[in-house]
Amino acid sequence: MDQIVERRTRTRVRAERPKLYKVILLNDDFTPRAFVVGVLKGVFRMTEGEAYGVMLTAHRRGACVVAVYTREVAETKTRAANARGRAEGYPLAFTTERES
Ligand code: NFA
Repeated sequence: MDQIVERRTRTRVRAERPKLYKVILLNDDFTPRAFVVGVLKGVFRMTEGEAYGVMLTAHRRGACVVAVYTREVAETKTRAANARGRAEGYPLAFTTERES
């Protein structure tokens, strides 16, 4: 019996959209404003103006989204930023949260 085999010549590759994670800066009463700005500039590559705005929003509202990244990047930057505060004895805290 003859068989007819149809071969697919193209396979469409669908890339999954990577899940995104927010890095959030939490306010505290002890970390100096300028130190927070320095961490935002150093770890998150912000300009002075961007960093100052994020710091002030966290100071006024209790928390501020710093940026959104893929999971590994968000967690690595959160750890690095928390380590900088801890190294100076400040309670400065960043957290990572899955974006909706
Ligand atoms: N609230 C801190 C202060 O008045 C500044 C600060 C802002 C700390 C944002 C942490 C996060 N020195």
